Amino acid sequence: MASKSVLLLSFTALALTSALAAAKESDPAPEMNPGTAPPEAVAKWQDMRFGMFIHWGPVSLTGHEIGWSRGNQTPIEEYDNLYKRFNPVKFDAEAWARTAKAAGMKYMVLTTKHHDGFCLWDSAATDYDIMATPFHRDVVKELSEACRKEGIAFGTYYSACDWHHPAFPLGSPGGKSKKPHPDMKAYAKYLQQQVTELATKYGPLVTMWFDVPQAYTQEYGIPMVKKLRTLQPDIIVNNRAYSNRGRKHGRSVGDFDTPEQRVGSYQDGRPWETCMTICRQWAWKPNDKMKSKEQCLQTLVTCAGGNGNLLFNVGPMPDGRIEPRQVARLKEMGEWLGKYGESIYGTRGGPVKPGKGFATTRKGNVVYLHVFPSAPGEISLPALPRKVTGAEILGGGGSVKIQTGPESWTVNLPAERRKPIDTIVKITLDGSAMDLEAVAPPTDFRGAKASNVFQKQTKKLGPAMVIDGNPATRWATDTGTKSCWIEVQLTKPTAIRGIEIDETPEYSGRVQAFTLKVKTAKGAWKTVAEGTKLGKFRAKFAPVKAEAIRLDVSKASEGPTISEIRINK
Ligand code: H79
Repeated sequence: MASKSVLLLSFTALALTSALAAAKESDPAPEMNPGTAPPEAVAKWQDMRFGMFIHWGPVSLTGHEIGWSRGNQTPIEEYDNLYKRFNPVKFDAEAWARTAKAAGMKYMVLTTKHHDGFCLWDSAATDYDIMATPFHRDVVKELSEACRKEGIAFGTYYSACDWHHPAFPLGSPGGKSKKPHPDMKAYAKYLQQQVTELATKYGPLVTMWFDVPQAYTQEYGIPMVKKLRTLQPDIIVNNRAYSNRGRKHGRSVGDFDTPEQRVGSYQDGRPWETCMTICRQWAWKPNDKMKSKEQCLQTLVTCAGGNGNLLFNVGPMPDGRIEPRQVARLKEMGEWLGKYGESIYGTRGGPVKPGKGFATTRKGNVVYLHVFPSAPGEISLPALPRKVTGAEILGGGGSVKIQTGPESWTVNLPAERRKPIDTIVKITLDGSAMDLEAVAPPTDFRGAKASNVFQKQTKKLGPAMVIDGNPATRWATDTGTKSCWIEVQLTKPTAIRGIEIDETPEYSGRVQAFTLKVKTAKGAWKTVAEGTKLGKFRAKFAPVKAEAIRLDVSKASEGPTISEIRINK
């Protein structure tokens, strides 16, 4: 909600005088308003939905993480001399641009300078750049030109934090050391000179993707972003340009949010872009674990369903090539997008927020319902205030019947009609889908309560964590808890034929005796299972109409911890 009000404020800033807007944001002076990108430019960038992130530099010679390995896996002295051996003779900018294009990506963002300070372009501000390597070719220039040729929008990543530069106050490892002679003024001047070079020599740039504004504060950052916007009026700036000491937002607001290594939540008040790696590391790592085709595409679809972009990262090898297996995976994504791209490009997320195994996107009068194999056979959606005029499986597969009740719509998609990654039902409405307010998917549960919560940390470790659909969150009990209970209420009386309980893997085995009960529609508690071991517990029983579920633990070795409770209907 806070971010929404900031967006409103940004629009206000366009309409009113900047002085008034600035006063509202409690800035010290009107000249301290960094401005925003034009809404049309932001919309154009949102329409693209899918971009390539590239993390590259001399660090690829070690196979360790860019920036972070300096002073960790690699001694600083050694790290800072890697550039002398950096000679990626197989680098072919056009091949990278073609790889992005074949993946269905519409834009590219390159790490021109990461936290390690090394610059991939010919910078007049430093000698610690690509021209000092045996390679001696301006990578940013070649790549920006190749992208332009292939119709890929080009953008630059620039780390505001610089553990290498002597004037930047913090150093390696990981920003934990202090430099002997910090001089933020001098560093800010250096940063502004470099950002100006990028914006003037390699533009037009689609985005300037700043990172980790540790120590780089608003008094330097705001004038810098203002200048950048005068040089590139359509540039989209992320929310990491500078830190906002003493203000409501800890860092700059910019044009979009940047969930990292996770899919962002549905948000239509403000654009966002998930950045995520195709393997585990940002920079190249030999034999790094690569995501499956399903994971890659479902990530993209869930981003689009949440109204966000996906900036998908590859870390090219020290010889200049992107790993062939990664190129192949990207091509698979592109082939899928070649068939189903109309349900991603130019869409907005919703009108139903992403739910269990599904997501929706919309364009004009159409809602695209994306159904993953993990979704139930019957998908229940909240009723939309429109009539359905047609529904068919995108890409051939026949029409689909949608039962439209006053409160919910039911889409029946049995297993034999499912595609392995995403079955897309193209639902045509009798009016625009764009002005429908986004609605939450129907949920099985209404609430949860429990006997106790670890150190009363209800927000983080409370009973609601078992019904949030997120296996990474959990309900935890106090240290020393030997008996306890948790109860979850169903949204409405539901016929259930099973209950799944996941004890949190790290603490699995603590529960040593339990009883599982359901509250029937008549209000009586009925025991459906008992046991001495929980772990991943799966109860199956004859269907019973339930309005609540209760787990009673009568014996535990230590405080029980449970990640999820689910029902089978
Ligand atoms: O450039 C990528 C990261 O290096 C950078 N942002 C993306 C786009 C970034 N800088 N700081 N952070 C992310 C937050 C810190 C993450 C960490 Fe870690 C988790 C630091 C240590 C553990 C990531 C994983 C870096 C090393 C291991």
